Amino acid sequence: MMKKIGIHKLYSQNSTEADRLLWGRETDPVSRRGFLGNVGLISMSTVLGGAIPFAKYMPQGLIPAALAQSDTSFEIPGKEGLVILNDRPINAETPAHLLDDNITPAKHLFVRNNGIPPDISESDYESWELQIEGESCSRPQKIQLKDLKTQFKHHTYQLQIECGGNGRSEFYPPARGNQWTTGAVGCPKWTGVRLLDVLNYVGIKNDAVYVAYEGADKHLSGDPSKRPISRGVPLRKALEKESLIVWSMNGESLPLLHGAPLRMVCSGWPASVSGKWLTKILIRDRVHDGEKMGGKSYRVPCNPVAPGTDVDDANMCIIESMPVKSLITFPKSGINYSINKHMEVRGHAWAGDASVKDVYLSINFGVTWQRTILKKPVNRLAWQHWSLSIDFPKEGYYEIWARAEDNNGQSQPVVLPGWNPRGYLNNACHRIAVNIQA
Ligand SMILES: Nc1nc2c(c(=O)[nH]1)N[C@H]1C(S)=C(S)[C@@H](COP(=O)(O)O)O[C@H]1N2
Ligand SMILES: [Mo]
Repeated sequence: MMKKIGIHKLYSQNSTEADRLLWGRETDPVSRRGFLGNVGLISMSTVLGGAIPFAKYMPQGLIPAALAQSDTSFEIPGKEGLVILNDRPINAETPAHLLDDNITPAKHLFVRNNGIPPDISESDYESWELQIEGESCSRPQKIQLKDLKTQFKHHTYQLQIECGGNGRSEFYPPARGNQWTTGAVGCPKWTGVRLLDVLNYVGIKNDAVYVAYEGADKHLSGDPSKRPISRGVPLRKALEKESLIVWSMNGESLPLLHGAPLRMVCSGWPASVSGKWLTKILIRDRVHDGEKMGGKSYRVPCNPVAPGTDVDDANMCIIESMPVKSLITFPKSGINYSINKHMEVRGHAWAGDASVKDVYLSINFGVTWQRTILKKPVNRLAWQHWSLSIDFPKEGYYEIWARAEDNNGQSQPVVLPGWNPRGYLNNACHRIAVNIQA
């Protein structure tokens, strides 16, 4: 009998091999297309509950959507309750009520992979080599993870990461890409060394402007000359004291899905700048031109455009600090609640490089707002917790809306913010539904 648990792990390691193991799919040597042999067809049809008329066109290495979308029977190893988005390879987000912890545990942190994660065994972690080079690096060299650990001071910060496309699913006209709702965000505690210390150690030339990463993951096509993603940040962001190269998350070794043995964390910007499976750091004398730095990737129109506009690449600007945002993590949307009890509503708020000044709640579709009790962040760039005890005037259906404002006077919009071709930066108010009963 086929083992259901583990399908995503299998596919993340080597999707072609997973196909072969699970379904017996082979590759046609002439067309190079994957085909399901008879046995494969029977096993896949059985699992999916019906014949697959177009099976011969089904791309190789694709997790069938029926399985990819289930959030119960197919768990990613090490994860709990995440919703798998219909894409290849693994991309999964966290339902809002599972982000209730102040420090996001590994099992509840979203996963976003642009390529095929490398297969690295833990025994190779300590000898992992990080190459530091680039036009503006004075003394290019390789540093092993064990030397990073012994030669530089360790720092621990709680830092939020949010995918630039979090909230994409709400834009209209729709944008292609993972249809994230609200769950591509989290705030674990990371331990490592400061990027600043490592950069100073190898020497930053005067003409340095950008710091970029390369990772060990492979391009989806399998073509070794292509890279899935290689992004970076301007030097000033790289030199912030919270910009880290980390090997640990929440006091444990960094999970492989989140970039072990080493990843970058530059919080407050699209999480795509926080490179996983770090093999290289580049000190560049120009704005980094790696994969997903140009075109429409992680870029938005420099000036606002009408929804659906075909924007020229020359008029697109790189996303830097993310906008102010908040999440209601308790109660869970859709609950029934007694009118005789106060309701303790709570959640988190964050604001890119800025900090959150206030969070407000409305239970009347934005007519009036109540200010919540907001805590300071444990450190810069950590999300902040807010809570408020509220009462409802009578029975019935309500929506709770949360709206945060940052210390620059920027507020979350209650409706969608400006449309952009790839659906980035949706920081509209989070809304949940509650039924108040006698
Ligand atoms: N090497 C590498 N780093 C990467 C990515 C990737 O595909 N490969 N994805 C980026 C994107 S788009 C996001 S949102 C975050 C996701 O981090 P997580 O999977 O640890 O939550 O990692 C970033 N770093
Ligand atoms: Mo992302």
